[in-house]
Amino acid sequence: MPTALITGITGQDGSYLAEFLLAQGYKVIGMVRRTSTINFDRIRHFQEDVEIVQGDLLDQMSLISILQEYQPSEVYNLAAQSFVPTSFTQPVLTGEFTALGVTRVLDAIRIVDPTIRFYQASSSEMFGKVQEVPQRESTPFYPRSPYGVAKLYGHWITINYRESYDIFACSGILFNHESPRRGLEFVTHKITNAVARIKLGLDSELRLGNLEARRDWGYAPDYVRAMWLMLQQDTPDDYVVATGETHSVQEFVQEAFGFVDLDWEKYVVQDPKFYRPAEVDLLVGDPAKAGERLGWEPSVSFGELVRLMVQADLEAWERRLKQAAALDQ
Ligand code: NAP
Ligand code: G4F
Repeated sequence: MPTALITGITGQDGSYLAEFLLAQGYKVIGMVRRTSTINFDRIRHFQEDVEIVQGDLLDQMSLISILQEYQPSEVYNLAAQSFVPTSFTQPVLTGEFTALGVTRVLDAIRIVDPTIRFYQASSSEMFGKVQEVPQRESTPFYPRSPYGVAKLYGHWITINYRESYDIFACSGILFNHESPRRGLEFVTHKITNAVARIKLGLDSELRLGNLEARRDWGYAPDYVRAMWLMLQQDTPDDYVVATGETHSVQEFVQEAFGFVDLDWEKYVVQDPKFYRPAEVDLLVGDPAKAGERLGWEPSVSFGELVRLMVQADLEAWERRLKQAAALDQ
């Protein structure tokens, strides 16, 4: 039974990756940082099947000790400060977690066991002000946020450790991927959650920032499969993972409100509070290399993604309303 360590197991991707690896027969070790209140919402349903260990990307010794104790053959580094607006207000912290954190994990691997295979969660945010459409592995980078800059450091340090120490290290340049487990501050889940609440009479407006921005949105469970496939190849490499389709935030809004037969223009208010100091206007990836070498392709279309997220939020709010009504009786 192979052993895999996931940093960031409590996040959207970490939870799906853990489920995927368990289904493949792995022993899964999930690293979590210490918090005053435990938040295992995304992993509670399979918590018994994984081993949770405390560690932090800011703490080198914790990373070394975990590798020594559990001896994983694969490490998936998904932990990061992953919200772009927070990277503008907390740029130094973002650099510590999202950039230097990668070096700490790689250095732990170099010291403890350089045969461990390593996956780095890189991001299409590195393309930023895009230099080519669509974006592929060879497209020059031009990050537009402290988050994008930090991820670019993580990408290059991964390549550097591969070339310097012969570590099997891969960088997955993943475009936006969403699901009902997406954090509520990201625009897709913010929209679908608001649509469900408005439909059920719990809210009357949705305040958003830039509606013109375009993203290549896929379904998170598809994307964790690509992470695993990268580590199963004969040689380490870097891959773009995307759908190849781009849609604006406004198109997402229209699709989501349309699904519940509401006119979005009656509810959506544009609020400059949500504009960013520098924006990434357009992302659309070319997943040809992942298709040819990994045999990877997305399984969920844009329309299906929007519908499944709205449906999940509607069901969640209906459940909460029923529970509240039962308590009232
Ligand atoms: P997420 O939901 O925000 O999860 C981030 C995870 O990192 C959480 O488990 C968080 O733990 C953990 N973490 C944060 N700081 C840490 C620290 N100092 N030490 C240990 N753990 C820490 O992110 P996601 O959407 O699953 O994304 C996974 C990774 O892929 C991230 O690196 C993200 O930047 C990258 N990425 C995501 C996308 C996307 O569209 N989702 C696209 C490209 C790349 P807590 O639960 O304690 O907060
Ligand atoms: O959903 P977002 O916050 O995601 P963003 O900035 O594209 O970053 C996500 O994807 C990256 C991959 O490209 C990941 F690396 C990163 O960790 C994260 O998962 O915003 C998407 C777009 C932006 O252009 C933003 O300006 O939506 C626009 N937007 C408009 N109104 C909004 C809002 N974004 C948020 N979060 N909230 C709004 O009210």
